[in-house]
Amino acid sequence: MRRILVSVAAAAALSLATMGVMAAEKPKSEDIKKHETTPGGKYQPNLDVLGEGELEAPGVKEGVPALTGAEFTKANQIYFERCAGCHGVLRKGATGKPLTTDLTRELGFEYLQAFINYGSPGGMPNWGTSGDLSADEVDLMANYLLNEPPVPPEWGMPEMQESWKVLVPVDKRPTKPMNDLDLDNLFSVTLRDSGEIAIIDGGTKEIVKIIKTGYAVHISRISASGRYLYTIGRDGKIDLIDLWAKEPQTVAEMKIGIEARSVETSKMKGWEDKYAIAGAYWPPQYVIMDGETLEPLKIVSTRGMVYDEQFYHPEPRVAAIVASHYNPEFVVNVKETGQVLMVNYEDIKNLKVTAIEAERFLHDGGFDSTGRYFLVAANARNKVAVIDTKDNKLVALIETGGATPHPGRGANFVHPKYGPVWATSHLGDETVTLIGTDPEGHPDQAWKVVETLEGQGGGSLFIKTHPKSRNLWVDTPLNPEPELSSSVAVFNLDDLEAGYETIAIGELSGITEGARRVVQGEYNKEGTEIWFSVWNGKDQESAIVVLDDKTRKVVKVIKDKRLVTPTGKFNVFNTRNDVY
Ligand code: DHE
Repeated sequence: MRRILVSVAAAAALSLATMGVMAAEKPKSEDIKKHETTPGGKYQPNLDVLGEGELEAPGVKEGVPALTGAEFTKANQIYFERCAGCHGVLRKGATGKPLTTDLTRELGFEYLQAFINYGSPGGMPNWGTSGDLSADEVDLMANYLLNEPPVPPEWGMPEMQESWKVLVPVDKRPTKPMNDLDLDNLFSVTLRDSGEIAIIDGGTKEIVKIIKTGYAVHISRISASGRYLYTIGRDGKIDLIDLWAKEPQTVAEMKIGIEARSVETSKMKGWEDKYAIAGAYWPPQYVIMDGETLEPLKIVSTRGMVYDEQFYHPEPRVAAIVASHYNPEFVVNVKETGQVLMVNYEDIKNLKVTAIEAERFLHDGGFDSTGRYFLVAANARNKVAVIDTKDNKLVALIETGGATPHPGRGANFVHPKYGPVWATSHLGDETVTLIGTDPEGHPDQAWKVVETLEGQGGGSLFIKTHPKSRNLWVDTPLNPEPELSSSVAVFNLDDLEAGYETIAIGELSGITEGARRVVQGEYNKEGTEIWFSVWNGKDQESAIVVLDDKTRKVVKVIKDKRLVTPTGKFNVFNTRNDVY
């Protein structure tokens, strides 16, 4: 503890010293510039559901400024939305430093105020000087940190049972598809700020239905049979949607926690549609459910030891989850402990979990083209971990050569020179990294960076291609330059040296207002079209722009006033078969 205390204090002192100022003095503008946040520097979990919750204020301590009820509520909200993603819900530290009161009281109000105001080159955003927080809010947060943190509630079996509803019992559901939709070519589109998804027909591009879901659905996943669609809201609510109904309909719902991001379904042969699993940010846990009813069956906490230094972490969040095709297992990626858990669902009463040591702050990832190897970004360490889901072990940890890899599910293609590769783009810079994935055919290249490409800029979240395509699409929605955040770069896979072409999708949408952030390409079933969201503010017009993959020209701009803040898009066929 002492060691950490010294390092935080030293960092704060150094931060101020490098600006050449004492806490109360205003630094020179060129010094402030040095502390500005990089693109994506603030792209950390927003625990906005926890921020809404009523939490009990801690008791008053002598010498520590007391906060009124209203101040405490406001500070809590700011903390969960802006700070908890790095510093942790309990303030014990994650990618950011710990902020427990033994440390903060030692540092004192003025240090904290300056740190929040100016940020640090170590990655702390300059919340005050960027204008994100007012001077009063900076002071409020400095005082808040001198008080004990509130502890959000747990969410165990009684709470899950209470939230669980089977709206259409299994025996009342159809035994064959009751509609003539091309189910495999439907897209489930997240309407982030309206708490809904849009089901859109990939052929006609018409909205089939808007369905109410949990708050700000993060992802949709499809059961192995292609019948069931699962969505997970940030509020931990799962909706199970039956695509065989006369029109797609929610048949069950359940809340697995208070903050969540991931859901998946069993895909092993013989286990199709049997189980679902979801992971939570808070409480730190995963839950195995019945695949057809969402009945919660088994809750497992992820609290435990960090893989390398082996100290206890009280809130390791569950990030990406995928289903193995080689074993009856889920691949559960735990952010803070850096472990990949292979959760075997053959006998959930006697649960077998293989905990693979990988790297810290696991976030998102996808399979290689064979479906055997899972590549996951340890984003704060600029690495990608490769997990063999057949033999259940770590195969490689690869330095990506860029800052903060963020692959989404990544992109698989056959490189003209290096054979099968998997690609990721980066949040922190323009690097696009290609990693060899063929240990049999190309052993010299396997699990090595074989090439890096220069994309159009940092702030990238998702990269995409399709087995039938020779294009590689890279978005940059978090780039600070509006021209870049509203366009994508596309490379020709047969001539990577030629560089990229920029497609100004925001402009092509015909929308003239707002940031028009262009995010997450997703292919149709045939791999002939790619869909991008033009993501605007809640009260502004948004759209989905569909491009012909060969010509790179617009096929259709889907606009509808019901398309509120579209972000992720999940094609049924590609999602259920892990085609990317
Ligand atoms: Fe995501 C995937 C977490 C912000 C859109 N996002 C994921 C996954 C995780 C995650 C753990 C992998 C899930 C899986 O595979 O099981 N995302 C987080 C965050 O913690 C973060 C940084 C901040 C937060 O508060 O949530 C965050 N994500 C965003 C956004 O702001 C995005 C752009 C818009 C939105 O809808 O919220 C966004 N995340 C997505 C999408 C995917 C995703 C579209 C799935 C991509 C895919 O192709 O599979």
